Amino acid sequence: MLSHPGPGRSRALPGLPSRDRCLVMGVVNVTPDSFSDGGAWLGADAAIAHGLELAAQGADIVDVGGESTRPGAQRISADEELRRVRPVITELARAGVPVSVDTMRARVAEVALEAGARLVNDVSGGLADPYMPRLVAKAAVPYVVMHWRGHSHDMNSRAVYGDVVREVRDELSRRVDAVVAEGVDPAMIVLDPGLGFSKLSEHNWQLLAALPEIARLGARSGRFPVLVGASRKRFLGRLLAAPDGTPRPFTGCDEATVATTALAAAVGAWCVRVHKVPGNGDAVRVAAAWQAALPPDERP
Ligand code: PMM
Repeated sequence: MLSHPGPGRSRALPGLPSRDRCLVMGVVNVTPDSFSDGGAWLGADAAIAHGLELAAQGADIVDVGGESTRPGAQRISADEELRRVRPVITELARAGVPVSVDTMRARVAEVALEAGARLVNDVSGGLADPYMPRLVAKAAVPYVVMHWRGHSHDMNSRAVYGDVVREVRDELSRRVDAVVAEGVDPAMIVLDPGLGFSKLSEHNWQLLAALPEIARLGARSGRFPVLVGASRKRFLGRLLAAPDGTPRPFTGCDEATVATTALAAAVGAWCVRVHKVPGNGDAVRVAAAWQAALPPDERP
């Protein structure tokens, strides 16, 4: 079941760009209520224009989602989710942009793949919809399996850990076994620690510091490519809080996002999911040059 020799080495996933550096995934949230850009790209035309802009700025992949996963968010119907994402994915794919679909629903993923999406980004790691792993297996596309403990409406109550790194690894490992048992090719799996999903700030920092361990889910599994979604998340705003403790608004967190990108890329992350591309595109190039200058046995 060994799929990848290392998160920093074998990065080629079928249908997706392969670069000698960490990839940059630009985010298009076609939602009224996502944490940092809710409402900005709700209309299809605005979302398409934004996706094209992210690609022009150097995004290697554009991630299109129609359902907000911000803490406390309520679910929308599959029909509404499809109404939001289908035209956007269709047009971006037609323009040649590598598109991923951010969805927990097999039906939405299926339509998105028909519309030209090349990767399924499932923040529930196959837990929200039991049909998702089989759909992904049949479609033979790369699949992001994120660490997730439950839907957004009450996910903060599940942010309870003794040893967050060990528990996230164990839970991800069980998800990998489950989706592989449903037919998903291990070589198609990307892991994601799920920063901010049932995690307090301290949990996010511990997971970031342990990225290489997340990639290595035990000898049997080998190493998997890792996707990191730190962009504009609240733990960055809390880190950068004003002297009176008021968290920095997300609009002031883009430089901190770039810093997490550089650090994640330097330890071998396969891809970072970000709202703003240019600074992060620079950061992954800095990390690649830094890695390339290391002795070969010290490269991630
Ligand atoms: N975070 C959000 C949405 N989708 N997908 C993956 N794979 N990893 C993430 O960390 C992730 C995600 C929530 O962020 P947003 O609503 O601010 O875009």
